Amino acid sequence: MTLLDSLAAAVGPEHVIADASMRASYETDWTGRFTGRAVVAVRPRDTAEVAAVVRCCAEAGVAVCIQGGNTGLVGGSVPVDGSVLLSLARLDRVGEVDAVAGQVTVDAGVTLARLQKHVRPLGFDVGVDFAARESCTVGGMAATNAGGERVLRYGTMRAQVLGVEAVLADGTVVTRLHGLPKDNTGYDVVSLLVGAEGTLGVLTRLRIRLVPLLAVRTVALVAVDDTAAAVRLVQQARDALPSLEAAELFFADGVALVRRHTGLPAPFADEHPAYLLLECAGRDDPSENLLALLESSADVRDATVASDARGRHALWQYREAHTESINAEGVPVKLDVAVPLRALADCVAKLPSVIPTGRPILFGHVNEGNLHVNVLDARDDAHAVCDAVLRLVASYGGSISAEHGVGRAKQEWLGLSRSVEEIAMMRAIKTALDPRGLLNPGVLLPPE
Ligand code: 2HG
Ligand code: ZN
Repeated sequence: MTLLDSLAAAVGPEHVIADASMRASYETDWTGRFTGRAVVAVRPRDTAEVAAVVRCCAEAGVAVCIQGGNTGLVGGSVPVDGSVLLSLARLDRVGEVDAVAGQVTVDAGVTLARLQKHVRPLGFDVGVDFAARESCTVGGMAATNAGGERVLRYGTMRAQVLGVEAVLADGTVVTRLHGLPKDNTGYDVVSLLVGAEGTLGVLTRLRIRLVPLLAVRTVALVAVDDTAAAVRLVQQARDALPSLEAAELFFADGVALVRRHTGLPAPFADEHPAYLLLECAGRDDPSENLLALLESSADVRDATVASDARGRHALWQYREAHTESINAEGVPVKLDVAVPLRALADCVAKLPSVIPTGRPILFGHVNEGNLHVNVLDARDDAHAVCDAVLRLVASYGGSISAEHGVGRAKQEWLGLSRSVEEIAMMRAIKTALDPRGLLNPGVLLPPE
């Protein structure tokens, strides 16, 4: 039997996509920067079928590249040439909410928006949220340890994933979905698989911690002079506002781009160099304390506040529309870094001077020192741009990937953030679980 025959037997011939034009949407990433040619795209429907697909590939010695919503930004979700593209989009079942524990078990292919819609009517919410919510999948979010806009309050995906079911490189299924918050019985296999970018196993089901739905929300868009002022204001807000949920930073050039792309009006009568978006959420109205903070701060140049859903959405648009507005201008070189918060202002000031070419647009999640560096008109010099930015970040003791992961885009620079000993330890784990390197080859670990 050929590989295609055995895959068709595993998932049904209609879910084995061999035709090049039908495969195309699986083969290029959202930004258009990364692309690869799979021999076939396969769409299993559950863990057993995923295990069967992985076993077929292991027998044939063919690499497996794993894809959720294909919203990844580091080339980790596109296939390498000659691999089998394993799409988890049909693993889309949501379990009943366990209201006693405040948890739910879902398939890896469920989108974040669908999970939110599932749990919110029951008074729960998901701790992680970000702009790609309609397309990104819970499996991909876990595999990349996604962060987003609420890390300040709830942490990254690692803090939300209490259990997983995963298929290992030889087709073995590991199930650990009980979700016990206290469980000291050895290695934390759940946490190991979360953030492993699909290099150690294919996540097929996840046990997700839920947080209370906090329906009373206020968003403030604040104009400030610079990054240092934004950092000062966030520090004060963290102390004064237990309801603080998000603190997002962006700049005049990003707002201009967003306005050009979306047609949004100017947020204030005057243009300002930097903007900070703060969101507070609680059971009681958080707006009084937020307004008091803004009135007392010497760093606020102007501010606008919204508590109704429409108004909040409009203010969030200035921030969340950055990614697609940048892409509308061309394929950017994208980096996603973090520096210690005390160094953030210095890093923002230095970045444009080290970037050898192109038009940098910066924005990010200020409380975590997480900067999204998008460089337009620099595609042909991507390597030099990445090298300059990542070396600057490393000089502050920062991370080359704050939330998008290392993927294929940054594995070459992993040594800037991880010691030789740590990389050797990661390699040993990879070799133990996937000795032939069949799962997501080229992702995360640099070639030896
Ligand atoms: C966000 O924070 C995402 O909106 C995407 O992490 C960032 O487009 C980017 O660079
Ligand atoms: Zn982000």
